[in-house]
Amino acid sequence: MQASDELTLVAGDALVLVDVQQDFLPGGHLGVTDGDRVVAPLNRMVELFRAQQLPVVATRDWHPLNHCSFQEQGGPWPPHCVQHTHGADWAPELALPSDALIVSKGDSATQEAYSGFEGTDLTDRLHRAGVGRLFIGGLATDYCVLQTVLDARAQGFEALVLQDAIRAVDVEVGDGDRALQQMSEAGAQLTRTQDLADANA
Ligand code: VGL
Ligand code: ZN
Repeated sequence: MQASDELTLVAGDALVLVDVQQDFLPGGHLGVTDGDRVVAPLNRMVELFRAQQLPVVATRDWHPLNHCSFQEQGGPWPPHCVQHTHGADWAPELALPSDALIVSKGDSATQEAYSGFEGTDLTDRLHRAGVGRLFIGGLATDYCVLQTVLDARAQGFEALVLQDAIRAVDVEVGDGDRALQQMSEAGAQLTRTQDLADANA
């Protein structure tokens, strides 16, 4: 539990939805177990941030067909989130606002980018929008959420992880739990969407 005043939304806060895309949902090319279950709590957060006119950022994995992370190129993953294909689309139930800031990453064939900050102008865009604190959820806990949170901290942002609105790939048992630990150690706070909703009701 956290003091609810820490969870009161103020100017300078932003919501970050990490890679809530078809290919990371069950049945997708890199389906995450229960990945679809992040959508409903994230939609409630979108509503909350919209009501306060706070920015919503959505990152997406946006790979070319010959991306270096694909097994055919010697990488660890099956092809996923190929630009302009169904797998790269947002989760169908995601209530993405029309004015969301979209951040595409991993769009160069030779560069992996788990983090929404890697090879993008996200830091500048957040600074220009006066953002200092990020509430982060999405997929997957042990890859793109983890690296986005670590980079957010390295870039000087406060980071709160929406623990019930993330899911892990868990290539090795415990990867998700270890990712949570790493995020905490980097100074991120773990919180829950219900606590955020309650603090701003
Ligand atoms: C991701 C593996 C490969 C992620 C992206 O969004 O967590 N994981 N590409
Ligand atoms: Zn990827």
